Amino acid sequence: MLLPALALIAQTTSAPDYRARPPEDEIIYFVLPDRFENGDSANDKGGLKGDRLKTGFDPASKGFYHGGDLKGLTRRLDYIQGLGATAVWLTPVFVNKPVQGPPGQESSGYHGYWITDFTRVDPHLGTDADFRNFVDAAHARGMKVYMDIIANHTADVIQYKGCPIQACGYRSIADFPYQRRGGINGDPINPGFAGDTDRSPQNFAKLTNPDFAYEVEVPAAEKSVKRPDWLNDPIYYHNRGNSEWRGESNLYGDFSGLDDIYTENPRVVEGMIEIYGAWIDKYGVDGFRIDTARHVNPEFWQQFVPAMLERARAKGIPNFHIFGEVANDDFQPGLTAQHTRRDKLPAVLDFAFKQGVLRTIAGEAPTDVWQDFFSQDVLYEGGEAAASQLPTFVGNHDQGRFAFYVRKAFPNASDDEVLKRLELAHVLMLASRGAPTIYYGDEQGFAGDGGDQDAREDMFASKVAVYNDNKLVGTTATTAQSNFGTAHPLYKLIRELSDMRKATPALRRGSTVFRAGEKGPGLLAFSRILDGREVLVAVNTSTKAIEQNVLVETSSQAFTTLAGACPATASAPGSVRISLPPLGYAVCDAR
Ligand SMILES: [Ca+2]
Ligand SMILES: [Ca+2]
Ligand SMILES: [Ca+2]
Ligand SMILES: [Ca+2]
Repeated sequence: MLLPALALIAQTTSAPDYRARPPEDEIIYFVLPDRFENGDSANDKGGLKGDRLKTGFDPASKGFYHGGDLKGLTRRLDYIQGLGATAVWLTPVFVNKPVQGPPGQESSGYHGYWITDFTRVDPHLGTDADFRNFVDAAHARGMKVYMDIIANHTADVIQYKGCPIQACGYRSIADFPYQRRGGINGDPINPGFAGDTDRSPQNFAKLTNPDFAYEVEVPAAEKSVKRPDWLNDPIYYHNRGNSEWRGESNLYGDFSGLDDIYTENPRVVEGMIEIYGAWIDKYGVDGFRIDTARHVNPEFWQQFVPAMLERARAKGIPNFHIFGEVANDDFQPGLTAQHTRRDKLPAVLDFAFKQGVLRTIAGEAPTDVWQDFFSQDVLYEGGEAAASQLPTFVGNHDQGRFAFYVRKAFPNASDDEVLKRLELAHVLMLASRGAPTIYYGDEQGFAGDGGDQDAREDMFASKVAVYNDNKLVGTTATTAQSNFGTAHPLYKLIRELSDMRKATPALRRGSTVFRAGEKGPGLLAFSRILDGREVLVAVNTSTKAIEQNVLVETSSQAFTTLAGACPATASAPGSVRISLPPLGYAVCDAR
């Protein structure tokens, strides 16, 4: 009796702790479970039989399942928490179509973005019970779990008559109106005349034939492969062919053959709220990262987001976080900010921050571009306070790892310089506004060969030749062995920076005041200010030592070093002399 009672106490005492934390207090660790740790080799083939084109399992190929699972991820929570992370964002755990793609170009759903059954955990990753154990284990440590969700598309099941798999061009509403098959009035999402913006169930009920653009074909074996069952009806899809990544096809086109869901239809809105609300109810997860958010109509999110927040509140989760993926390469945040204002997404992944770090640390852009960057935080719905909740990152599973971009930009850089640039990027991220998001493996010096599959190395001993020939940063290790040591210089630095951030509220919640930038590489300085307390952040993006006066508050007269090396006192009222080695940094707490 004693042990369960103690466990209960531990749970009830730690529970209010993590639930009370606002999103800006989190340090997020982003992981692909298939590539992290294999806790159970019995589930490697997901219960399927046959070769890799049947099971999806081939640990020697970068495009197939490798065997990592939720049991493995749960076992490694110590490692993740030891890094300083407070939340885990994992790629979608739902049942995927194991293999898809044209003959000869097949790959598997190891990444989780090809969902067929939205109600269960993919057997390759484990069981629903394994997911519960993972969430409970994270919560018991005071860590949060952010699920990765998709409303834009399902796996590629629907095909179109007369064109080869995944190769059907986009057919516009103008060329192929819904009314062609007795369908709805107008374009229900682009506001025009009132009668042409009719999103009522009655209007959608007029649409009974899904063949308004293409003749839809579902292979017999896959007629009921999706769950919930309503998703098997092609009427709930746009069926207009592949997106051209422009115009209306951004919203209605298929993402390379993935069946684009008809998210304007009220039945779909209701269905998606039910699907994802159930995961909140059942597991008490702490937030959602929304995949391909920009490819879904804003009206969908305007209904979905409040419904999820309400569901979470009812479950006792006051700080449920929702952040959308609006993938782009702009340094200007206009595009991402739009989605917080019009779509009412509470937050978006901070692609502009990523681009700024790429330009100035994996590149030689002027450091004063950051003045522009920070000043545009007012564009987000909710302004600077909202910007403090954006997950920031320096690389990811789609675009590639930061180390890859450093080597690309500086092919002749020494190993030491590459490491220093990685360190600098993480200093900037962990001292800036926004919730820092560490891409798994970056802390072990993983560099990848590029984006997508080339940036998704295994943390456990890999069998993929194109991973194992990579030169890691800051270590002689390779991905051929498992990489869960805690001695890597980046692991140690991130842990120190995480401790710094946790101990310094101004770094999490303070406003940002730009202090200094250059017309080229060199000094970037800004202050984080909260309740009359100033923390000065200074980084040197150049390979030359610098010494410069930086403006600070006149009341900031003495400084404590939080990272790097800081002067003990101001050199004059409101001015501090900052000395930084090449690619060096200083985080200085004034008091
Ligand atoms: Ca496994
Ligand atoms: Ca399709
Ligand atoms: Ca869409
Ligand atoms: Ca390689």
